[in-house]
Amino acid sequence: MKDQVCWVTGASAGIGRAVVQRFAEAGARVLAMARREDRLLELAEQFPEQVRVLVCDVTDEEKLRRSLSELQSPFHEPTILVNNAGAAFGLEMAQASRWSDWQRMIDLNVTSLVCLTHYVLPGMVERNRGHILNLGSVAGTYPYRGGQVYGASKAFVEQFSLGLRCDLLGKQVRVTNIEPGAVQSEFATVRFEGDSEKAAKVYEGFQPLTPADIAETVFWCAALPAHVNINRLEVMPVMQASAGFVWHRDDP
Ligand code: 8X3
Repeated sequence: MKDQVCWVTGASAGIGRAVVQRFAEAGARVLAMARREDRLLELAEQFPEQVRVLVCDVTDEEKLRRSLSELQSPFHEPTILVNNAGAAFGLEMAQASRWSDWQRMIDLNVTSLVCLTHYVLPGMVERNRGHILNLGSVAGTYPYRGGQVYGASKAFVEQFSLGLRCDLLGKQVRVTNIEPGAVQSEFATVRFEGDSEKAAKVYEGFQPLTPADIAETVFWCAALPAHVNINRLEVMPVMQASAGFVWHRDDP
């Protein structure tokens, strides 16, 4: 890992933060990207040699491109990109959902992820070295009520990842889609607009995955020998499963 330069989005909390820690512990140089500066600086303090921070909003494409183009060596040439930034906003039925929530999910989960990927790919291909690890979700495969746009955005990530594999065939650039189920993080709090009581109920009597579980999974995929590509990796807590169809019946 010592010669790896790893960019991680959504690095201030949850999976992103755990990924930064896991790669830094293993000796990689890590660029931690997120909006919350104080959280990023804490990470940089933990790993002063290895972690640099980039305070940014990944949905602000123009500013993001500018900041990335100003990065100093060796952080300007990523060998690993962990596209982790993502969120679910709302859990309403489609017909009751807010347009702004849908837009924000598409901006963050889809547009910013393809923007960063588009930014790093030419360099990775030129150097013939790289690994893009996307954070998809089980919601990209199994639909659930209230998760329509979130799930669709993650289905995009899955298909985009597989499509990249096609285009990168013959290059030493790997692409992996990690698809976690429920993870104990800020995910539910963000989904419910900061309502931590409602978010806590999601995890009541239930043992979710931890951010460290997923960071370990991401790390394992990246640390495998260079000729091995994990295409997709789905991981759920033992206490979660996709349990089939729900039927509606009219009152007889
Ligand atoms: C989120 C997965 O199962 O919490 O990506 O909806 S789940």
